[in-house]
Amino acid sequence: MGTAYLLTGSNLGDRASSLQKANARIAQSCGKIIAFSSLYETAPWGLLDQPAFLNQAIAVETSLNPEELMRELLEIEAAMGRVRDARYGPRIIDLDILLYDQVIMERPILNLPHPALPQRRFALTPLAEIAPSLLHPVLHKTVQELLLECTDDSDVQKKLQ
Ligand code: PH2
Ligand code: MG
Ligand code: MG
Repeated sequence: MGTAYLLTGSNLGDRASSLQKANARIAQSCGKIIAFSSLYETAPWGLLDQPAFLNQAIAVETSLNPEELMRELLEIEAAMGRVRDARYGPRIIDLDILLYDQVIMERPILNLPHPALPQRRFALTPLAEIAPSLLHPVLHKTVQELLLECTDDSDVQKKLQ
């Protein structure tokens, strides 16, 4: 069994409903979701001329290994109608693995920890809500420390729910 920390995101259509549907599918085919962050309204990062995102971090207890988990997440994205278009561009659902236990790997399908995590406030903020003390296995810093050091100044707002 492993614990995977995922970031879910959407910036097209009914964003909250897409995140909820993705969570239901993840619970069905990947494992038990043991923690959910709040939903965050986040300014688009990378490609600025697109709608704002909703992002959420979740922790999943899974018997799938990292590659199996990534394949399953890609299937869920496809089943939910995700079309792969512009890099960093708009999408109805995006399911990324940020961390998987203390696994470090570099493969075409998946890099762990997610290489851009320290540069992305939209990922660190929800992750710090559910796992502030989690260690980054390469940088040897906690998620809370990474967030305090993060120089990304794009807007991230917790949604009242
Ligand atoms: N995902 C991206 C590109 N930019 N910006 C925000 N705010 N949230 C995202 O999830 C996001 C993004 C590529 O996956
Ligand atoms: Mg992404
Ligand atoms: Mg992705």
